[in-house]
Amino acid sequence: MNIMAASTAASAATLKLDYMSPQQIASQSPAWWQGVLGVVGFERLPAIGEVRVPIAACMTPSLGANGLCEVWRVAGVRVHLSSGETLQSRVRYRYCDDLLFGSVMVGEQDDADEARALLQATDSAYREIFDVLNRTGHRHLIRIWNYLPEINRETGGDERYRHFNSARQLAFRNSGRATTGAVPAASALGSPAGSPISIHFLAARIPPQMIENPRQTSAYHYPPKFGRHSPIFSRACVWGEPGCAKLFISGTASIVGHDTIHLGDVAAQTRETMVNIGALLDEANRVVGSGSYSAARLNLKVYVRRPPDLPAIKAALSRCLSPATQVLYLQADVCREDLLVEIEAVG
Ligand code: 3EB
Repeated sequence: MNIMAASTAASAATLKLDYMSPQQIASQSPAWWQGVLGVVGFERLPAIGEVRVPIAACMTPSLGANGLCEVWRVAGVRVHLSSGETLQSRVRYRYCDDLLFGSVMVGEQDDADEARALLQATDSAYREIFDVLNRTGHRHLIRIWNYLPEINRETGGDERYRHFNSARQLAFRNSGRATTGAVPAASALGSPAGSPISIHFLAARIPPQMIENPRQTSAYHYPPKFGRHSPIFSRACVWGEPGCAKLFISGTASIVGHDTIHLGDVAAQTRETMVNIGALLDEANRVVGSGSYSAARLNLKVYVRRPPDLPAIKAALSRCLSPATQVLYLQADVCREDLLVEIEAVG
């Protein structure tokens, strides 16, 4: 047997995403747990007892109440995971050689100046995340999920999402990171009042390949009418070994160019969103040079602003998805008041 080939194979972690009930998770073997990077619950932290992996919460209520958790793990020979946490940081994280999963929850200080408290909380969350990545050497953010309480509410003369965007952009810049191009795929959703700011993320030693949507202006180039500081995210990215690279599609909505289209029409917004996701699949296949990504093989998360719209969204989706596609519906405010639905995906 060729020793070089064996050791190359052993170093390649394959990233896996599963949806499991807390009961299924609780009954797994220690060997399975060894490969778990982190577990994400919806609406609340996952109820999986005492575990030695970071846990995160989307904080957005699930529609359909299936209680599933998202489990990120790595499969591969001799993948060794370590968990880390330090006193200076609220970030909980776990990593192997190639990959790191982390989670941080930050409350906003009780401050007469709410905008200042929000800026501070966002800045410190991102600063602590970047500190961890610099320390472990997983410098490249792949995907980041941001849940911000009351995302559309105005305070201090601006929407809370826009204050968040200012702090996020400054945090990237202050840490010497790119603010265009090589920026992670992301989602930013609203959570109920009183929730902490909840952020979880995947990062890697080797950078992902970023993908933009030819139908949309890159978010980091949005004009100032969408806020003084543009949101920092890529439309999608692929990460991993050729042949099994994972595709991460950011929160995607009914936006063409930089404008929201189909105002007030949730079915048309859903269809337009799927056209955008189709354009990202085409781009991913072009960049990777294969036809391996398709809508039928995506895991979708659908964020619904108004729960009564759920049947219309499901009907619109059923016409562009195969019944086998895994879809999770969540209630969340989307980061533009006029967007009624947003969809993210992993493939
Ligand atoms: C958009 O396309 C919709 O601020 O991190 C989607 C994904 C959106 C991520 C973010 C925002 C973010 O502009 C909003």
